[in-house]
Amino acid sequence: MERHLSDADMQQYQDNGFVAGLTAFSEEDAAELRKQVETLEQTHATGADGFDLGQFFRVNGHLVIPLLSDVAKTPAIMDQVAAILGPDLLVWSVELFIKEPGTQSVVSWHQDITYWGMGETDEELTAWIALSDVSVEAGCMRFIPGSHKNKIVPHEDTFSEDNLLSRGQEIAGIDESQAQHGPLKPGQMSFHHGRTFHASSPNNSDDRRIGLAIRYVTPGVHQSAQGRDYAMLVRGKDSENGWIHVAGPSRLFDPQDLALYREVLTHQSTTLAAGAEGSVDMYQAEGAS
Ligand SMILES: O=C(O)CCC(=O)C(=O)O
Repeated sequence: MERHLSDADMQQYQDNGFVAGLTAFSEEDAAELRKQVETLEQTHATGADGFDLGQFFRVNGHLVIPLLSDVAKTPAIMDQVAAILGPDLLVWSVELFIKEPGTQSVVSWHQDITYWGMGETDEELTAWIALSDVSVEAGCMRFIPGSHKNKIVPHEDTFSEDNLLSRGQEIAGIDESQAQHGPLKPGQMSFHHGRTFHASSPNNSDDRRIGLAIRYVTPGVHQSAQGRDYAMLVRGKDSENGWIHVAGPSRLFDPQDLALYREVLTHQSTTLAAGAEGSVDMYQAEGAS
């Protein structure tokens, strides 16, 4: 089914740097996706090629797990993303943000694009899809309206254990009274701009909080840090030659895809770790040390 972003939703994104309550999937389809994610957790927890499944879920899973690359190609999602970014779309990353019930996992206030080496582009957005009931109690995202109009602001590395971000990076001095929650029902999604200040609290509900974040970019985004980076063309064309194209996996944990996974990880780690005083894992899975 074709989905359009309403004028009001578009305006909300342009003015505030985020919009929530969009539809990506029916509740039934979201339940089916959740089942597939949880089946993988049961059958492939140990992952492949020396990485556990948590690593693939948190970093670039779309390179080796067909389920994740397929979700990123969902027409109903891309139609709405295209309303903002235009007809030519690439996927830079797909990540799962899972918070188990009653745990202390948080995401500190940050701007996504700070360490991605893409400069301060407006041509990137995250579609964040709820596969469970992502209520305020469950630790949905909260956003500072209009904060995307800032440039990239200073972040401090905290390397906090409960932080799902790679370096526990944090923007100091946020006025929490300005924050707006973005609760989502299963199958709903939010969009946020790469410079929007956002964060999330622990999951105090009695169910898992499962979100799937897809980072879409356009051919016009350029990797300033290392020349070119890897992305999967999912709609339209890329005539700018600024990205190294990846096709997406043909089957789960194919050896060639796993080799590419390592290549991309090595390439991106350098960008992500730039300027950090501690060592930086690409991202922290819940429960990871
Ligand atoms: O899942 C969360 O709570 C935060 C996700 C996030 O920071 C992001 O998708 O950029």
